[in-house]
Amino acid sequence: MIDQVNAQIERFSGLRFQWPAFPPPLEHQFEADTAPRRSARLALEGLIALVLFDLFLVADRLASPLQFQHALIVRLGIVTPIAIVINLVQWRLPSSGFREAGKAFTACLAALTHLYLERHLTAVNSAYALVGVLTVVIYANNVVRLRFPYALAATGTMLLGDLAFLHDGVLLHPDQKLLGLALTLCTMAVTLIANYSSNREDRLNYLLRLRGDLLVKDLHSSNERLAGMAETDGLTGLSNRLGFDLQFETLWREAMASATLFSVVMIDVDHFKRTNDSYGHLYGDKVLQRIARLLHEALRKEKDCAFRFGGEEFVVLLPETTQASALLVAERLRSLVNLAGFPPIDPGRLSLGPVSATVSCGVATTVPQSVEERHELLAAADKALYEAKSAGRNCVRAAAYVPRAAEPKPTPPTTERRLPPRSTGHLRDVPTRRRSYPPKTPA
Ligand code: GH3
Ligand code: MG
Ligand code: MG
Repeated sequence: MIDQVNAQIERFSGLRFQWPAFPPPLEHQFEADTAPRRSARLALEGLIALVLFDLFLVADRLASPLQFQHALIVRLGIVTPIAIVINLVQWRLPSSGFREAGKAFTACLAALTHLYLERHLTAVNSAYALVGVLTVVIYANNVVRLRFPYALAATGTMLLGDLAFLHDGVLLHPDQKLLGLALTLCTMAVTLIANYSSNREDRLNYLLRLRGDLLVKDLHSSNERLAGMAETDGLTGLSNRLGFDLQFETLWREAMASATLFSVVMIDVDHFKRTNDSYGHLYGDKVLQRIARLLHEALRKEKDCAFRFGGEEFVVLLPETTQASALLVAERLRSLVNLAGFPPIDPGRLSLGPVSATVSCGVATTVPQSVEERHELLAAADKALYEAKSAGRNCVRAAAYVPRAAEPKPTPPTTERRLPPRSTGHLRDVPTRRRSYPPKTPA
């Protein structure tokens, strides 16, 4: 679209004559964007013109009283009702063809009526009749600013009317007729040039505005794409740590507001360093990608979401989920990875023996009570993950996490499931990411 708009801007910015029309889709949009305003304007201007047209009855009455009755019938009885009907249709957003043709027709009708009423009166009447037509020409071409083709057609029709009037008029001398004709032709040409210029300007202004709108829209979508990229992990396609921080807080606040349970599953790939060492980092990357896809596909509820927390660690957020359900989800993830978490290996490395990929999971659940408490839930899930590693890996453990506000009594300091120290509110302070899990069993 922007290319087409630029091409049209180029076309209408030059000095050469350009037929004022766009290629079909753009013309359609131009019409859709400008029609309501134009219809309203034409209807209003039509009303004013009609009042002026009928005010000529005063002149008819004073200048030619014998003709007054006739003029009254023609102006008020015939032309005015037709003009009112056309004007009413203008309000109802007709097609552009009807709108412009209707306006052109009304202008021609007014001009020809004027010629008709002034014919055969006096030489002065005949001369002023031509001036009356020129007033209508100026109105149609430069006040209403009919679309150029309609302006051409209307001007041509009025010129024919003038020619017939001059041909028929016996009250004017030939040299007076010539003068009238020259004045008519000259005024018509000038108003048509002005009409063409204003049509062209209107279109150019529209194109420039449209280009501005399109560029702003494009900028917004680029910003959105960039924001999305900043929150996406390039290797796995999951949301990254930044995405996690933002989403965690949002979902947590929602859970706080609705006082519903919130579960977290921390997931760490087992012995991943060994996988890297044996099969190479590129293979390790493939394992991470496959596990990420399994996590993504295994989550069922709309709000459940998986993130790459860092390195070979993932985290899954499960709003409105009890601990029992979260344990089921974690177990499902663990067994899926156990079954399918390893992509095929390079045939050259088959001698290294069968490859496997497993994960350990720590689950924690609570009903959120304060915004900061979410770090504690994460710490509790991490502690459960540590227990899963201690228990031999490839298993799931749950934290016996109870929010402080709801704690019935302090937990004995010696128990395994003691809460981690209260964080100061930043994930860096969470004593979660044990940097070395319990000793690894030999491969
Ligand atoms: P554990 O079962 O105790 O978690 O053992 P581990 O070997 O998985 O844990 P460790 O912390 O010793 O090693 C993690 C390894 O993960 C080391 C690091 O090179 C690797 N790793 C982290 N991020 C990436 C990555 O993006 N791609 C690859 N291929 N390896 C990664
Ligand atoms: Mg780790
Ligand atoms: Mg690991």
